[in-house]
Amino acid sequence: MSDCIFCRIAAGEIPAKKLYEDEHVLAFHDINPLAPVHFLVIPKLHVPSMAELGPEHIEVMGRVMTTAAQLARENGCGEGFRTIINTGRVGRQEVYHLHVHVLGGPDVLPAML
Ligand code: DGP
Repeated sequence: MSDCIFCRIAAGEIPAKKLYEDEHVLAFHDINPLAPVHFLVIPKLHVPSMAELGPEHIEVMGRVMTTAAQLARENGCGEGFRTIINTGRVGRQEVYHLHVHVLGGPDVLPAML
């Protein structure tokens, strides 16, 4: 998916502030942080959105979510954090490569759902 910005980040073609990377998962800081801690966790496999998930994605999404939890613990979110997955036009998704937002930090987060 050479036209997908997150695939290009995963391929090293576009720079990002990476927090974690393995064969299946990549985590990097959001370019427009909305909280003191704001990073994204993606499967390296191109899945456009959560709406396209199926049984074949159970393992990789388990890796995505456990990576999100581990990185939250390691980045000062011991007292809690928010995870957000925007899906589709109605869900205000901007980048069509499935990603989990992790938002946290010492201060109260901006009002969201
Ligand atoms: P959304 O698709 O609405 O869940 O939000 C996409 C997020 O991705 C948004 O918070 C900004 C972030 N983002 C978009 N392009 C880049 C990029 O090139 N690098 C990084 N690090 N983040 C990006």
